[in-house]
Order: sequence, then C-alpha cells, then structure tokens
Amino acid sequence: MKKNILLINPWIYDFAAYDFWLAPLGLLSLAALFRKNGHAVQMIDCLRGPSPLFTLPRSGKQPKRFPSGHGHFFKEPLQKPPPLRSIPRRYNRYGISVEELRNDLQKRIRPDLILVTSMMTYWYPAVFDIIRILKEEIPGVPIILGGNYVTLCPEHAQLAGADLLVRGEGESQLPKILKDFLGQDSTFQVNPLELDSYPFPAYDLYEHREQISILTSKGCPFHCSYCASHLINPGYRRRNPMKVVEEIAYWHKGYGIKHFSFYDDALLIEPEGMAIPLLNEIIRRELTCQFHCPNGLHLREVTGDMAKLMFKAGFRTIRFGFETADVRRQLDTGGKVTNDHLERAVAYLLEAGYAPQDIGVYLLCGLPGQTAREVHETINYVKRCHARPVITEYSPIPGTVLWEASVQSSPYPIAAEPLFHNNTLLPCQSSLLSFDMYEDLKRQTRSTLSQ
Ligand code: B12
Ligand code: SF4
Repeated sequence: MKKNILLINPWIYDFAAYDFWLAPLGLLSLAALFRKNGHAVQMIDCLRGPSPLFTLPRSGKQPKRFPSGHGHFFKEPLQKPPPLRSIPRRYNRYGISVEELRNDLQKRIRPDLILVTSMMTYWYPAVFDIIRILKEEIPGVPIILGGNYVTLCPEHAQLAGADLLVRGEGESQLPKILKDFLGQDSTFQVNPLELDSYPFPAYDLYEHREQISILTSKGCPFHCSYCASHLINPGYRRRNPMKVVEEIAYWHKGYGIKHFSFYDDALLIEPEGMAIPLLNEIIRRELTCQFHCPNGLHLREVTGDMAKLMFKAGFRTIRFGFETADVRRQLDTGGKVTNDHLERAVAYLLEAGYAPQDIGVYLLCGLPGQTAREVHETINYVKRCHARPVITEYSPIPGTVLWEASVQSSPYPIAAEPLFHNNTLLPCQSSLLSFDMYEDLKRQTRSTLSQ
C-alpha cells in the first residue's frame, strides 16, 4: 500500500555558510528509491526558499544568487550554543524561518515516515531542532536520522531524539526500513556495488532548480590521514560514464538545466574509466552545459589532453586538492599529490585556456603541528605556479588517522563536543599557527598572483 514519506534537509547553523553548489544529494537518492517502491514522497529543504509553500514575507535583504547555481542563503541571527559563547563571531540560522517550517508542516498531508539527513558533524544543533519541531507539529510519526553526522558521531547522535539512526549509505538499508516501519516488502532494490542500478536522484521534487549535483562514483582509492571518505563510503565504486552522460542529458533536455556540479571524491582518477569517456561524450552530444567541481580534483591526472578535454567540455569551476607543498607532509598524509603534479597540471591547464584565477588550489591550514610558515610557503609556491591558492581550514573528523593527534593538539575538547570540529574555529590552532597568523595567511591568498 502506498505510504507518504517526508524527507527533510535541515538548516545550517554556523558562523558562515555559502551555497557552493550545495544539495542534499543522499536524501534525493533515497527519495527516488522510495518512489520506485511505489511510495509518495514529499521534501522540505530548509536551506532553500522561497517556494510557493514558503509564502511569508521576508524582512532583510534578498540573498545574492548567481545564475550558475551558487550564492548566499537567507540567514537570521541565532543565539550561539553554550560551548561557542566565547567565540567573538555572529552565529546564524541559514535557510527558511522556523515559522515557515511550522506553517509548511501544518499544511502537508500527514506522513507515515520521516527521514532526516545530516551533513557536517558540527551542524548537529539544527538537526536536533528539526526533530524537536517535527515531534511538536506532527507527533507520533517515526523519524529516521541518517547522513554524515550519524556515520561519524554515532554515539553523540543518540541524543538527537530520532527513532532510528542509520549509519553509512542508506540505499542498501531501505528494504529493512520499509519492512520495520511500514510493514512492506521492497519491490525495487539496488545493488550498492552496481551504482548504475540506482535511479537518478529526485531533483524534480524542487519546483525551482538552478543546478544539479552529480555523483559518478562513491569512495576513493586513496586513504589520506585527514579524510573520512573510507569511513563514509567503504570501497571505491564507479558508474558507467555513458549512464552519467544520460543523467546530464536527462536534466538538460527535459528540464533546461545548464549547470552541473560534481560531488565525487575522486572524479579524475583512472581517467580511462570515467573522465575521458565522460568528457568526450559530453562534447560529442554537444551538451552546452557548464560544469563545476567545488570539491578537490586530483592534480596527478591532469595531462595536456585532459586539460583540453575539461576546457572544451565546459568545466568552468575547477578546484584541486593540493593541501601542502611540504614534501614530508605530502607523504605522511597519504601521498595523493606531489609538487611536480601541481607544476605540470597548472602548465597544462593554462595552455588549454584557463586563466590563473580559474585554477583554484585548495591548501589545508591548521593541521596538527603545522606551522604558519609551511602554509605561507605553500601559498607562494601555488602562486609561482600561476594558480590561485584557496585556504581550507582543517576540520578534525573522528575515526580518521589524524584524529588522535588532533584531539591531543586542539585547545578545544573536540572529542566531547562536535561543535568544535567547525573549520571556522581553526580547531587545531596552536602557537605555531594561531588564529591571527591564519587571518594573515588568508590575506596573502588574496594578494595578486605572481606574474
Ligand atoms: C561534496 C562535498 C562538499 C561540497 C558540498 C556538499 C554539500 N552537499 O553540502 C562542498 C565542496 C561545498 C563541501 C565543502 C566542505 N566540506 Co565537504 N564534502 C563533500 C563530500 C565529498 C560529499 C558529500 C555528498 O554529498 N556525498 C554524496 C551523498 C550521496 O551522500 P550523503 O548525502 O552523505 O548521503 C548518503 C548517506 O549519508 C546516507 N544518508 C544521508 N542522509 C540520510 C538520511 C536517512 C534517513 C538515511 C537512512 C540515510 C541517509 O544515505 C545517502 C545515500 O547513500 C563529503 C565526503 C563524502 N564522501 O561524503 C565531504 C565532507 C562532508 N566535507 C567535509 C568538509 C571538512 C568540508 C569543509 C569544511 C571543507 C573546508 N575546510 O572548507 C567545507 C564546509 C562547507 C560549508 N561550510 O558549507 C568533511 C566533513 C567534516 C565534518 N566535520 O563533518 C567530509 C566528510 C570530507 C572529509 N574531509 O572527510 N563539501
Ligand atoms: S584523495 Fe581526496 S577523497 Fe581521497 S582520501 Fe584523499 S582527501 Fe579523501
């Protein structure tokens, strides 16, 4: 019998949040699967509005958005949670207002089951608030909580008030959820080893779409000491590149979408199996779209041909994971990249037509034991290669190789309180790399690139 499923993407509570092609991709994948099993799905994305359902007049400025699908969110000031009270920065709720959410919940058909997702570990207070409000507005409906926060902080997540916590990838756990909560057998199942058995994520649930986020793979063949990829998605699996192009063409032709973002951990790795056929097919089909890679791509795979293909296929926003120019640390953290990879890749990208400003190179700042000098030298090195350094502040993640060293080096009780995983705090700052030094390093990235 057809049941009503409500999916919720919670707000972000943070000091800062920018919509850099953010989408609740996991939730949309589960939505598509529920529909394939014959159920009706509704979704509330607390980050996005206004839609016809969110009709309350809004005070304050309209957030600035860009046609390619990134931009600001609505925000309103929020009281800081007690552990963050001493941090001298404003804290905000990003997304729709509580009133809009309550109004929406009151108008909807009562669901039989609610699924809530979670993303960054330190965004959990928004998840807790959502679950509390759901219980107040529609009491008695079972609530299942999944997503990265649950996968990475399962004990802490017990406090969320959900009826069930689901760690890891949700698709394979759906049959059990259907059985336990709805008393139904699944009629359509996916094979987690065969990503092409998954239906396309249900972006049509949005009335207004600026962009579509795409996943061509799950997991990563590397094991960098600061990264949780292998905890979240064990095993490296890829789709058939032709099926990926079909998905892009489906949204482009059927819905007029021109902007796509890739969320892969490792999009360019082993390019013969994905990037080369994917880009060639996009070019062959003359799909006039633009592609954005907000996540770090692998520099080691950028050859002259790859750079030309990326440029021709319409890869406009390109960001690479370099992290540090310190050779020792490159090896100690997993060896995904060398300085030669950066020099070679940037030269090819410039030759293919990208400008230095287009080539964003992520640098990790605030690793345990890292000095400001190391980051300063990395910034200069990236500039000398004619690329743009982009600082990403290290966010310590439970279960990663660097976790214990992070717990030891952090001035915050990161093991007891996930709020302190927040990259904005520079959680592992020390006298070697203080917050003031970090602000100075940020300024250095903004000064002109060397000629
Ligand atoms: C794409 C990505 C981004 C994108 C945007 C992502 C987004 N949607 O918000 C960008 C580039 C903007 C980004 C930025 C950052 N990111 Co990021 N990002 C990722 C990445 C690679 C993929 C996330 C994703 O969408 N996966 C695909 C979907 C399908 O998975 P999913 O949503 O998790 O859903 C699945 C399961 O979780 C589960 N599930 C989910 N919800 C539910 C609900 C229920 C009920 C059930 C049953 C199951 C379930 O089933 C789903 C399907 O399988 C992850 C790493 C990873 N592999 O997950 C890092 C990751 C989440 N990011 C991380 C970090 C550190 C950051 C930054 C702080 C980096 C920095 N220093 O600047 C910034 C902060 C962003 C901000 N403040 O806004 C960390 C998390 C840190 C933390 N403490 O939580 C991760 C884990 C990477 C890492 N270092 O290991 N990120
Ligand atoms: S290469 Fe990237 S995604 Fe893979 S483990 Fe390292 S940081 Fe994580």
